[in-house]
This record gives sequence, C-alpha cells and structure tokens, in this order.
Amino acid sequence: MDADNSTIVFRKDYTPPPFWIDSVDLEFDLEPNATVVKAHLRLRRNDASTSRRLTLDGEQLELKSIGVDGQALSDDQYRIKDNQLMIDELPDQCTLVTEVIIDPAANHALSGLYQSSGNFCTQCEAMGFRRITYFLDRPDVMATYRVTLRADRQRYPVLLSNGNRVSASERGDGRHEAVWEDPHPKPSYLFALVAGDLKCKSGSFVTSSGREVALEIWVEPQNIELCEHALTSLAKSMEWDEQKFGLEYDLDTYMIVAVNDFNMGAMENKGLNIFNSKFVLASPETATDDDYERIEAVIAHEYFHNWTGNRVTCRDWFQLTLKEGLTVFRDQQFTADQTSAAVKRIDDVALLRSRQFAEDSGPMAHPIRPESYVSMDNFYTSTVYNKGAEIIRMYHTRLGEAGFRRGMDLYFQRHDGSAATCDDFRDAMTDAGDEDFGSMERWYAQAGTPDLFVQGEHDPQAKTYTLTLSQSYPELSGDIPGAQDRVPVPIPVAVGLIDDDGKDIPLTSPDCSVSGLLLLDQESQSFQFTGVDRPVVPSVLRNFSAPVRLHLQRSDTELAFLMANDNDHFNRWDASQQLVTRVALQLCSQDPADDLIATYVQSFGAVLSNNDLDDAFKALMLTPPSESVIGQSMSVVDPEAIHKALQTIRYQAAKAHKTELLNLYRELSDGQPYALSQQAIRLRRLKNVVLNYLARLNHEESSSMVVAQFHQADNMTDKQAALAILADSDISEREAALDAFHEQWESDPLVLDKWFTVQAASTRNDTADHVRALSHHKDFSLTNPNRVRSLIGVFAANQARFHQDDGSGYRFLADHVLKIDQNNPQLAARLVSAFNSYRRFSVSRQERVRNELSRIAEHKELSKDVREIVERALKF
Ligand code: B3K
Ligand code: ZN
Repeated sequence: MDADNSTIVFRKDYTPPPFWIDSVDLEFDLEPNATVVKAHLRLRRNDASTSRRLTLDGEQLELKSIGVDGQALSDDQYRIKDNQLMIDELPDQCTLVTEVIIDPAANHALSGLYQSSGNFCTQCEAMGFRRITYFLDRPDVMATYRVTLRADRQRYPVLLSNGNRVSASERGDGRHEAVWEDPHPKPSYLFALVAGDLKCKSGSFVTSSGREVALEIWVEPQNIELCEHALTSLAKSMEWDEQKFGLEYDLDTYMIVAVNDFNMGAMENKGLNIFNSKFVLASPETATDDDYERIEAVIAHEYFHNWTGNRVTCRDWFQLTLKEGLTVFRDQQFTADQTSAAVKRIDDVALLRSRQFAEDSGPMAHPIRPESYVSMDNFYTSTVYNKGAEIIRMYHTRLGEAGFRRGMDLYFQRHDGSAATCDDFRDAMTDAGDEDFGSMERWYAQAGTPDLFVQGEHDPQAKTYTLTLSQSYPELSGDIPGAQDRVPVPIPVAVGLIDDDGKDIPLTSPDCSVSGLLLLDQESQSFQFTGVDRPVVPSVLRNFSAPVRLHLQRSDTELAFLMANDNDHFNRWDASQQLVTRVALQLCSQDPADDLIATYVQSFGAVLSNNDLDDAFKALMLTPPSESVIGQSMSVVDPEAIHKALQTIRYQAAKAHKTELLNLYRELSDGQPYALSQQAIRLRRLKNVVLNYLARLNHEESSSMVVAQFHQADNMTDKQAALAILADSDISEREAALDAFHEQWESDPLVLDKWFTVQAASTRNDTADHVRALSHHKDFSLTNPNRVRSLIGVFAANQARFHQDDGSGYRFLADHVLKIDQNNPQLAARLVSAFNSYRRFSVSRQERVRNELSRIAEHKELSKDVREIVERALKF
C-alpha cells in the first residue's frame, strides 16, 4: 500500500520546481529480478529565490549509492520517506548520481520498467518514471537524455530507447550494449526503453522537406507478417500531419514496439512508441474492419502526439486535455479524411454519449481540466479525451479550417519546446483571429453536460422563424468539484430549416455571423431568421456542434420526416435514434406502443430501400442505441425491460421487412473476393447489421445463414459478426461454433480475446454463469489486461446481464477487482468504475452495489487508484 494513499493533489497548488534537470544520463544493466539503474542528473537551480532543497520522487527503488559532484552523500545528507528522497542543500548547479536496483519481473502493475512475454519494456506516463529512478517526475521538467542499455545478447538481442542510436558494442561476457541519445528535451513520462527478442518490419518516409525517416515496427518474431497495416498507417499519418498542419517529424527514426501486456492502447514515447499489440497486429483472417480502423487511428493518435504532447507538452497533469483532447480531435479529423466524415462523426458522438455523458453525470464527473486527483491515472478519462476533443472542435467550428490552422500555428510558434497550459492554447486561438475565446474557460472549469433547450416559432405573416435557445446544467449530487456555481457556457449551435420537400431553405439572419451557426453564450437567447415564407422543420445542433444534451419537442411524424430528409447526416441519424428510443421507452412503460412501432418500422423500411445512402451510414441508421444509452433516458434504469423492448423492436422490424432484408443480405454477400477498400468495408458493415436482424426471426433459414457465414467467412469481420450472433442466440450450432473458434485460434491471444468477448457480451439468460465458468478457463489470466477486459470488462458493460437481480454480477466484479488490485491497480480501478452508474438503478440494486463497494473499501491493502473511485462512488 502506498504511504500517500489518500493525498489529494490540487491544481491550485502548482508551483514551479526548485531545480531544473537539463540533461540525464542513464545506464541500465538489465536483469529480470535485479536491474541496476545508474542516473546522472545535471541540475540547475530554478531561480535564486527558490529553496535549495531538492525532493525527488521514487517508488519501489532500492538505493545503492548517492553522490553529488563526485562526492558520496553521507546518511545525514539525505532522507528517504514516503516515496520521496530529500536533499536539503544543493549548489546552484551540480550533478547528482544515484544508483538503484529494481525488480522488473515482479512488476505486474505494468507501470515503470516491466517484462512482457519475457521482453523488457516501459510505461512512464503518468508517474511510472519514478519506479525506474529517483527523479523530478513531473511534465514541466524537460531534459535531454542519453541512455546506455546493457543486457544478455542472446535473450535480448534488440536494445531500444528514445532518439538515435549512437553506438552498439559487445561486452565480452555474453552481454552487449547500445547507447541512445535523444536531442529533444522531454519530460520523464516520454522516456522509454525496450530490450528483447524482436523482429523489425521496416519502411521509410520522406518528409516534405526531403529528409528520409526510417520507420520501424518491432514485434515478436511470430508476428512479423502482421505489421503491414501498421506501417502503412504510420506513413499516412505522417503525410496527413504535414498537409493539414504543416508538421514534420523531427528524428531520423520512428519506432513502434508491440507488447502483449499493456494497461491501455498505446504510448507516445518520443521516437519509440510502445503499443498494446492489439493496436498493431492485423491480417484479414485475424482482425476485423473495426480493428483495422482502430489500429490506423491509434497509430495516428500517437504519431500526432509528437507535436501535440511531446514538442509542446503539459505544464502539469491537470492540463492533460491540452494534449489529449487536441490529439483526439486531430485523430478524429484524420480518420474522417480516410473514411467517411459523417460516419466517423456519428461513431464519435455515439461513444461520447455512451461513455462521457454517463461519466459526466456520475461520481467521477470532473471538468476536462480536473481540479484535483488522488491517482492521476484515474483521470485518463472519456471526459479529458473525448469531451476535450469536443471543446477543441468548437474552436474549429467557430474559426473554420483556416482560422483554426492560424491558431495552431501560433500555438506552436509560442510554445514549441516547452510545457504549456490550456490557457496558453485558448490565448493562441484568440490572438490568431478575431474571436474572443475568453468565455471558453468555462468549458475547462465546469463539470457536467449542459442541457440545451430549443423552441422554434414560425410567423407566416412576418415570414420570420425564431429559435429560442436556453441552457442549464443538471444538478449533480455529491460534492463534485467543478459542479458548483456553474455559469452559461458558449455553445455553437449549427442549424438548418427544412421545408416540406426536404430541402434546406437559404438562411438569412442578422443574429449569426456564419450562416447557420448560432452562438448561445447566455442563459437564454432568441435568433430570428427572415424571409421564411413556408412551414419548416428545424434541424438543430447539426453535426453535433457542441457536447450538450439537446431538448426539442418533436412529434413522431417530425422525427420520421427528419430521418428521411435531414440534409445533415448526423441529425438524420440522430432522428432515427430518438425515434427508436421513444419506442423502447414506451414499451418499457408498458403503454400500448403499436402505433409508434408501426411508425418506426415504416421509417426503417424507407431507410432499407433507399439506394442513395452509403452502406455504412445505412448500417448506422438501422442500428438502435445500446441498452445503456437507452437507460440514460430513464429515471430508473430497468435493464431487463430495455433489453426486452429492443428485442421486440428488432424482431418487429425484421418481421416486417423480411424479404427486403433477405434480398439485401444475398446481394451484399454475393461472392465478392475479400478486399480492404472503403467500399468493401462499408458493405460488410451493412451486411452484418442485416444478418443480425435476420437472426432475430429465429427461422431455420436465417439461422443457417448465420452458421454458413461463420464457417465460410474468409475474414474476421464476417466471422466474428456471425460468432457474436451465435453466442447471443439459442441456435443449436452455438456450442460447436464456439468450440471450433477456440480450437482454431487457441494460440493467437488477440483472436482468443474475441472468443471471450462474444460470450461475455451475450444477452442470454445464462451469460453470468458462463462468464463465471470462463473465469476459471485455462486460457483466462488475471495478469493480461486485454484478457481481463475481454471477459470481465465486457461483462460489466453488459447491462442486461451484469445487473442481474440477485446481485451475483456485482459480487463477481468486486471479487475480481480485489484480486486484480493486488497486482495491477490501474486495471482494477478501470474495472471498478463499472459501478459508477449504480445510482441510476433501482433502490435494491443500489443497495447491492453499495454492499460491494463497502466491501472493497474496507479492504486493508487497497490501492489509491481503486480507493479513489470507490470512495467517490460511495459518497455520491
Ligand atoms: N498518453 C497515453 C496514455 C497514458 C495513460 C497513463 N495511465 C496514450 C495516449 O493517450 O496516447
Ligand atoms: Zn493520447
């Protein structure tokens, strides 16, 4: 247990460090159980007024020696307490040398230096570097690094670190050595090393100024054939950043290493990204289209960090969204350019609504720039990342492409090579153009999702149409920082007015500077459009122009009209989601829903037969929101009722359009050879949605189509889609298919994760029992985060089955949280967060969750990561 188990760190307490560290020289003698790390830190006092006392961070380090400027320190010249090393008096400039021993093989937290599949690797963000050596482990301390790695040549033939390799030599005793230098000053969280038996897939990229960069993807030897897509994605990302933002890569080599045991997706260490192998390895047989898209997006994201994160980093961890929100926005734009902007936007908003909106109304609600934390790792959240990206998008929406680019250019001009704040970013956006973004500060400071209320009124005589907009925040219970005294935020609201023919009428309004873009920055404002000579239906918050909940009274017919006609793809899709949610809620309330179902089923049919829609968009239009998103619209979530309602809706839609669905499925599966083109991907997306509907019919014909697709698929997209349907069904071939899949992919961990996932996501009544049995399966492991997330994480997100009445799902999760926390607090904290929505369920369910939360909280050896989440949940 950490000594500082409940220390709260506050944003308001930021002070600059008393010393800077200009350069770091690190020597590693790598051994699994006893790695020796010798660090030479070149220190410089910050300014004459600051203290001469230096306090360095260090965790789980065994100090062997310490000296300043060649003189060993005596025991009374330094102290070690509570994960800190203190030296009272230091000269203005000096070199501090420490030697520590660490135990990478025993490091199951996967933070600091650890082993994965026998290879050494590191993860230092946010605070892993202090588990490697004593240091000022904070992002505003930026140093150049020289790193010497020594290890057994046979077991660890490849030795990598940040920057450029400047020498390599034999040591004679079976060991070898490599020296790396990174010329770019960087914070410690971007440090990385890798040592192991790896093979390299290499390529190259010539930058716009003509420099050749070597691209290297390092993987375990058996995976060398699976790197093509990663390599192509990297080159695409480099080209895109040059074209879109004029940003070039700045070292001669860019390395990506894939490791199997990793707490999150990937890490942007300077010149040496370390990735969860899930976001590198792909072949059509093993990876789905979604996997391919995610790999490209994560590679892009980490690459984009080279400028937004690495060259300009964060002054302190409260500024995390400065790099994460901005980089997510950049990767979203990149993916939109590679795929379809409309579909990408819908995918992103669906994710925001399901994760971030839920977070923003629960115990972990926090502003995108949090005010305090106990464990910083708990704040790598959907709020910081996805809502953060929405805030950046609002600058982009208001400034336009060119204006946003001017702001970015100014931001880099001012802050390149330094550690900046969110205020710096906002100032650059203001100073580069003529919009004042001062009030955007509120988006950084306030927690919760604003409600946006809209009313429209047409005056046929005056030919005006008036939109009245108002905003407020929903109350948040508990003592949530950033949720008190909230004031109106600036909300850009993109609108259109659609006439009876489904056409947008031209907009004339003295109230908006950009046509169709209103800015609501007070509690309530009215905007008038002139020359509106016919009845119109308003389309509001187009392309989801702000991260708010829109409230606008609509009739069922109006929703059906928008679903068929809105020229804004996002709103067209959103109308379909609203309509189907309305049906589901009606079914849940047990009021007669026949008319409403009929309206939906008819609109569904119109989408199905519309040949002007692209296949991927059509697939989205036909897919209802997830059960948990529907739950967000209920005052008390009823998991079983929601599940049944969605089943009814799907069944009714499938029954009514059986022939069209069958024809469409046949047409879409008509013998085209597998291709990874956008067109083929869109087709598969639609085909598998259609198959899913057909399976609802429970006919022999449709069941055998699912089974046939499972057996005949030549790619994982179609195979996994069929397997997921089977796993969720009573089709008699279910078991055999699951067994066959297991047998075929037993030795491929990433594919085997899918086998666990489809079973944990099944909504069958016996899922909880299956999941429990799977947790004892020989292939299940508590130490591999991907495997844990595939089974336990997916089950905890399965609303219908996790919230089973008897509370057994809750007990199962709590038991695993406690077990996992002993090794990997970050992973345990992620899992326990599944309880965060508990206040939205029935009183009896709340009671059961509270019991489990209390049981966890009483545990003596609890990590600060889990404790922070659990205590906030209990207080909420
Ligand atoms: N910056 C890392 C996340 C680190 C998480 C530390 N708990 C990956 C990313 O956002 O690109
Ligand atoms: Zn990131």
